[in-house]
Amino acid sequence: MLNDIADVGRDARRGGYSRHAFDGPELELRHWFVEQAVRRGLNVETDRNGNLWAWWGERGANAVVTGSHLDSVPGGGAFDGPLGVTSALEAVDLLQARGFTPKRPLAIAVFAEEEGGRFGVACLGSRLLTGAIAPETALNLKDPDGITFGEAMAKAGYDPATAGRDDKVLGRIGKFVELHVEQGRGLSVPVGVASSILAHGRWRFTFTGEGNHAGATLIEDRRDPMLPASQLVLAARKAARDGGRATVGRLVPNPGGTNVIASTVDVWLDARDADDARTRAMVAEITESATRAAEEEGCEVRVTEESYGDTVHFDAALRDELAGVLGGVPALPTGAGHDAGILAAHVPTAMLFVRNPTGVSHAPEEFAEQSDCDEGTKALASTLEHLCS
Ligand code: HGY
Ligand code: MN
Ligand code: MN
Ligand code: MN
Repeated sequence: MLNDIADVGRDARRGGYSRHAFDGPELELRHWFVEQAVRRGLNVETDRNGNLWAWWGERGANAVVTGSHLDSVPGGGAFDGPLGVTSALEAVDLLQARGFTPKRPLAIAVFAEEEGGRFGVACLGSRLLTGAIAPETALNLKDPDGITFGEAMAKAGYDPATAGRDDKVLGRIGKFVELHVEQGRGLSVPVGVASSILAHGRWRFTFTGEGNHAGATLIEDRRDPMLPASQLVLAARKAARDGGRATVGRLVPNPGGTNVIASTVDVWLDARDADDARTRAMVAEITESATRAAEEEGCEVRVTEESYGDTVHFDAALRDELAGVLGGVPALPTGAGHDAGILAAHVPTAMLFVRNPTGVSHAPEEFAEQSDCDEGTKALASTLEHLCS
């Protein structure tokens, strides 16, 4: 089924896919999903936060829910997100072909803005649903063109006025299982289950100096915010030790001219580590280094925590139960965030991973073998059958 959508949202400039929440290609994929769900006799609805739900039979309490997301990072791969949606649809095909009827409600969910690729905060749909972000905060997040999440929701046909924690929808989920392509080189067999997610967050550093002429301004007269911004990049690498990960993947100088000393620079730091204390210590070390560099250059720095989540330990009983049902597959931790990580604070949650032979993700080269994807789909079907029997 991934081949069906292989042409949607291709990014000719970056390579791979750019499918941003509530933007053209992502909306096209949402329509495609609805069509596919209806074709299978599922009942589709959108919740108050722009997440899609496709119910097999009556919707109701104690449901088993699977699914993932259809948005991507800029220039992302084909599997991150969509594999969890296509495998869910194909698992329903397998179960329907077997004549299986679920004994409890079963739904496929598609969550909005999982990557934060457009509005900066990842897992926005599941965070809103669970109350992990306040609606007024989420609705005012802006994309690079200045369009707010609320405006984008409205343009896509969803009512932003009703966004926010939704106990009715949340209360229906009895168990959640997300299938996902593994995003490192952690699996040497086709399928595994997730044990945990690193603590992780995003911080925005705004450095303010003085815009000026690249040729006419003497070096000693400059207050160039690119210097502390650069120091932040170096400090991030240095502070990420013993399994910690710190990344600057986005840095925007304003106004951004070759012959212009920037007046401000925005730098986004993505930092992840085993636990809260380690992650906070790493970010503190980077912040201190960047602040010192700002002072030396006569610049100011403002730091904003845009999102943060502590380590997620997936439900051990459910994880072991599924590993057993799937014939003793391995359990592995991940450094990637997922809607499953947000839901895990509220309901027993598990993840199935499909082997990624290259370990590349969030890039056009992301890959999984067809045969491993098939194994993943079969594992998901067995999981749903087991949980709904
Ligand atoms: O891990 C991430 O960056 C995102 O949640 N997928
Ligand atoms: Mn991702
Ligand atoms: Mn994903
Ligand atoms: Mn000039």
